[in-house]
Amino acid sequence: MNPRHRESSVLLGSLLLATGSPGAVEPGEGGGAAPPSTPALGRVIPAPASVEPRSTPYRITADTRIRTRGAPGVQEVADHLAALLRPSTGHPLPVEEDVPDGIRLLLTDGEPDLGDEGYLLDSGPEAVTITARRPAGLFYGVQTLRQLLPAAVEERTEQPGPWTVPGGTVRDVPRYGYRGAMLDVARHFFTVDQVKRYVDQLALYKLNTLHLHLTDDQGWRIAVDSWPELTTKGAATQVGGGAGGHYTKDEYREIVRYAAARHLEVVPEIDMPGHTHAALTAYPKLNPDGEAPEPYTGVEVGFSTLCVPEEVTYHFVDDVVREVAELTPGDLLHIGGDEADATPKDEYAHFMDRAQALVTRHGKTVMGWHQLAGARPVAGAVIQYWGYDATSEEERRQVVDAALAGAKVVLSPADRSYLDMKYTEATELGLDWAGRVEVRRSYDWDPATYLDGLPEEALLGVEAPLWTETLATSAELEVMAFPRLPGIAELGWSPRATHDWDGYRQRLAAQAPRWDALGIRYHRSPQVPWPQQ
Ligand code: TNX
Repeated sequence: MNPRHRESSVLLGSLLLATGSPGAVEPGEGGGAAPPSTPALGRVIPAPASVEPRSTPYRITADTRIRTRGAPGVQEVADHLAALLRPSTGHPLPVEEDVPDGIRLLLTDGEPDLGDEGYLLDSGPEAVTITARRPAGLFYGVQTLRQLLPAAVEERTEQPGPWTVPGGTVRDVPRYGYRGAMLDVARHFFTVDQVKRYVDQLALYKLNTLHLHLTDDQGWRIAVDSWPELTTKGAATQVGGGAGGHYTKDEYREIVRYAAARHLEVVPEIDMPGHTHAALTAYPKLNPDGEAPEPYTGVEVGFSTLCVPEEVTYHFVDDVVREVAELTPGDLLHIGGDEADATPKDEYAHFMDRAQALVTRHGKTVMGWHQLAGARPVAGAVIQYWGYDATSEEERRQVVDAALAGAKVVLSPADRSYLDMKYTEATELGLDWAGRVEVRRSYDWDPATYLDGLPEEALLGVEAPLWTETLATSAELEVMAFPRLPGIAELGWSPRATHDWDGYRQRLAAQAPRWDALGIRYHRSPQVPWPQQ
């Protein structure tokens, strides 16, 4: 037996004994009066760090009140919870200060181990109390509470209940600070409402980063005042020749606001110097040959480049980065850098040097796809690894060496975390250049050991990208994201000791009625013991 396996199963064994690990308790068990549809404490995705069930549940009734104490950010979490619970329970659930019982959301100065995102949830006959150091922690506690209620809580019309929360204590802290999902709104454009719908789905699984791939060969999707034709000309189409589209600055601000209200930070990506054909259709002076190409509606990659030697290119990058940075409350600005196959090799590093300097000048931290590691990443740059099993040792080594020199790393292995990969040969949507990725393959790996030699402190977390060459509707996004997205979210949140495919697939199966209630389409993978429909 591999010693590493032995060590982790011993650890898991002791965790099961010590805390009653997620999945260890069957529905209804230990819940006293809880009806069978009530999930057991711990039957949550991502798996909480630790769970101690008790036999005394809490029940939400017509008299339940939600208690806050008016600190900044807490009222918003309380309102979010009330808006979630009121339609399905039919109860008024007033949000009030200082009521002794009910659902209590409390900020504390203590509990330093909870950090900025952790929470404690205690459920008993008198109250459910969620305690955290920051509103983000309360928000994640609310997501756990949500999953502890029957799936019918997600319906938007009144349901019969009862609304029972299993008794006990959950103490929960994320493993990684970066837990992302990327949406490609360039290959197919998605409206603000479609993006919000996806944001809601990410929030349910405690993801904290929405990376928006805003520009590519097929379309430029974000208004830039100083280069207006990027969107008057460069947004006119998409893959397959549809109408395309773009976000005005106000629409984009609305996405940022909506995501922030759910404790997700938006990371905008302007992909350069390749993947820039749409920009070249709008501004031919950025093209090495100075010509205006026709719009592109295909799915090939690697054929476009900004003109690296011309100074106008850096005026362009400066303006775009400045305006996008102004729209970005978060720290990270992603400059792509992948598949610049049409950029001469010696020019690539020069371009990335200058683009990185501009990001830094506009007060943001550089993020880039891992090809940046083969150039000269600036100190503190965040490198997003998207390799897969066939990626060469040399390419991996470059990423590890960059990390040893001070770069940070986010892992998005294409044959694990890419939500656009087909599940099996029979999957109608999606691509398969990195292989086929069924649910188990997507879940069953460890970020901490994935890249040999990567220092632990360099690893910020994980991200699940969703490329949209083949995806044009919310239903199509969902059937690729679900059920793999919750697995990547769990890898980002849950301590390794909770990792267990068998327990996970049970918890995953238990999510299906929730997705049905939310109208989320999903792939009924044969690897998961789904309830009968
Ligand atoms: C590779 S991942 C790309 C994208 C494609 C994706 C499709 C990356 C940095 N580049 O341009 O959309 O594969 O899976």
